[in-house]
Amino acid sequence: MSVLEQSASQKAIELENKYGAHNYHPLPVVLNKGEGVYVWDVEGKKYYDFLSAYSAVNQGHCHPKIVGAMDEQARTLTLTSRAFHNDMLGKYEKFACEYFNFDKLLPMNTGAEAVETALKICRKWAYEKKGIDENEAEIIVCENNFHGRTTTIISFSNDPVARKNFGPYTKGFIKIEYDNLEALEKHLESNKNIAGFLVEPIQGEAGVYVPSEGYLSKAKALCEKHNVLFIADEVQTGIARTGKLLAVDHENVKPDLLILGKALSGGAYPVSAVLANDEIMSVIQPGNHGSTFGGNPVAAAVAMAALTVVKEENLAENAKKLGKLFRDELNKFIENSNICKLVRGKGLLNAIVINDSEDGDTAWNICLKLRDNGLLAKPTHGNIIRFAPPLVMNEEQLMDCVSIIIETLKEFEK
Ligand code: IF1
Repeated sequence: MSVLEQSASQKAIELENKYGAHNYHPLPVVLNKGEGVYVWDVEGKKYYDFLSAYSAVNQGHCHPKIVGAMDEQARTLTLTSRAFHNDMLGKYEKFACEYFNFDKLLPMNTGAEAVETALKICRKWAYEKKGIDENEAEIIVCENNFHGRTTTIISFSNDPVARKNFGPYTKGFIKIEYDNLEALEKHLESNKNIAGFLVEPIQGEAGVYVPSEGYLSKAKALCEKHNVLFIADEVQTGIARTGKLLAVDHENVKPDLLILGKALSGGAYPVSAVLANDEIMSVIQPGNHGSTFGGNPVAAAVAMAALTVVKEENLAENAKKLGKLFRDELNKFIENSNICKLVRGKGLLNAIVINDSEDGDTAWNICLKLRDNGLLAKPTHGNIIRFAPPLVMNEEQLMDCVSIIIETLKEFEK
């Protein structure tokens, strides 16, 4: 290749830069194929995917069962809107309700939409069932949360990059420290207008923060005591990622509102949902909420296949087993390392903290080197690297990845 000729990767990146809004800063790698735990770039180089599209591709890339269901449904009927019934939606709703043990499901498409949906249900429930005065309901959220990108959701974010200059913001949210039960209790005791508590069972974007054991179950008990809805955002932690079907299952907590997205489709299609029991979901009446694509037949077929794969292939157990192995192996390395300070996480949702300042570029450079060495991961918040491979990985592949990660980190030892 002459120096003037561009590689296929460079061409693709340039097109995005020229014609796409600059709302991301991707790792420079251009992918055009995926299968299971692997992805390939346009030059044909093969990588382990250690991000899984932020835990959407838990079932592995292009799972034949999921793609097969999507293909079959796409050839039959793709969209009716909710103006008419379709023969897949009810089947899917029954399937998912039995699968997650709830009475009702409300189908949406993206995670942020499902979070918005849960907030709307929570507020309406507060006025119509709890008896809070109109427009007075407040919802407690946690500092350093990530729940999506809509105007209401960023209103209660404390990430300046996500928030600044997008105001005016939506009112009615109270921010408390994550993993702090006293703060929660204080607000619940002193404020009669609290409608709900929205929480990520593990904070993903914040850097994979696992709360203290008992936090979720005690928070749930406090919410019950004060007749406040416990709203679990399991968009990232749900569907086997942390070693159980849901992350709240580690503490036997049943949320009042359960928010799912990402891996609900195995990454094949945007599918999200809110689940709740009748007492709560019954506040939603015709005309209150909806979406053109929510509950479409392709989404229904894809979600049923994706959830079936999770059970058939024991993905929760595999995530638990491989996650433990991953942390054990990295901990052995960390003992004698000065570049990596710690590994934390649950199941196959993990992160390492790099010995650098939060605005340093070591984590980014490590990710570039990991890419060169055949493994794709991305830093979050400067010095933290998230590791979340597809859950269909086997032990041999995981050990291969551990050695790539350790060998790469060694190149950065100080
Ligand atoms: C991006 C993070 C992960 C989520 C939780 C709702 C949503 C998300 C707990 C919204 C989305 C994403 C979106 C993605 C990056 C990513 C992410 F780093 F930003 F935090 F996964 F860790 N609740 N998470 O994690 O779902 O509307 O995107 O379908 O590029 O912004 P969405």
